[in-house]
Amino acid sequence: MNREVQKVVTKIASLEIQGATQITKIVLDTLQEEGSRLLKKSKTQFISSIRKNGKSLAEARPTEPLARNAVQFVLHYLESNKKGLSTLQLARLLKKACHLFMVLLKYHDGKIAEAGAPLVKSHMKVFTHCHSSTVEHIIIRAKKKEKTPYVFCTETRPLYQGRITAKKLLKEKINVTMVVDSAAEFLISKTSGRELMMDIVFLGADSVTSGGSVINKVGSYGIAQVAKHEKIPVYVATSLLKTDPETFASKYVGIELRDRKEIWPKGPKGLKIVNFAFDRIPSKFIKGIICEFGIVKPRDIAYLVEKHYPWIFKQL
Ligand code: RUB
Repeated sequence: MNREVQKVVTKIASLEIQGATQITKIVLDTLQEEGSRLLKKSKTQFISSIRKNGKSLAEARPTEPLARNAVQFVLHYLESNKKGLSTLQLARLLKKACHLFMVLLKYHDGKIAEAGAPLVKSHMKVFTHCHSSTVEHIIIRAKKKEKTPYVFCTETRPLYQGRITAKKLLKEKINVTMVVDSAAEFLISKTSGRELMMDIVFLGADSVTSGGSVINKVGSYGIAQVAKHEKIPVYVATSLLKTDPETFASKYVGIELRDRKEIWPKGPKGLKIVNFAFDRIPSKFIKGIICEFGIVKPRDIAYLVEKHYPWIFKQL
């Protein structure tokens, strides 16, 4: 693997760059830069190097199908249009493919914000977890439409991504309250009192499965479960380009396990620590998935993905 690519892989793996969308943007930027370093190579070497580096970048976090699908899109575009081109022209084509995918992501983000913002009514208490740029954009859009949302977010241990959410929303002059992760379920439950009743839960997604369940930051499962129990609607905000093609063939979804040191850097010897990055929200807890096609039901995912994104099923 090229040294520059290795640096980016490390940044993604260490969460210096976090969130599925942000990771994918950096993967595409890095691939474009890699393309401009390969101009002296043959066409076959060019494509094989882009494939190899793309794979390493996409696999820097194990549960990030958006990055994987972005690389697949780029390779598919190169393979379908490479005939008769020089290496220099291939490098230009690579730039175009990366640019197209980024435009698509931006377009989806806009569509999701547009579909999600009307769910936020005036003075609603909105609960969210971790940091999802997609959820953040829905809330900001609602605020711009004068809805004055009151946002409650978790701190998101062990790496505190909730602080990113809090800072970004405060910057937009949105009212934000933070709770520790272990307070989330109690806060959402009716037992926390009328003043603290949440009206709606928005969660992001790292991975969407063909059956409509969603993988997101660990803690999402419990939040969605209690919200369902309390009849508070749970919406997941995500582009369906985050769908994991492997879930069409197998129900098993691997969840990223991270270093124990994130939880307790100098913990006692002999203590076992399991550090899940994500968990899985069963489809039965999800009221709707806010995506580029509007607000859809979890059961619609397989059909929509097969219809609109057949290229994601190709081998990387
Ligand atoms: C981030 C996380 C986010 C999704 C969606 O986890 O769970 O909700 O990635 O983000 P981590 P976005 O911090 O471990 O990457 O909506 O920005 O794609």
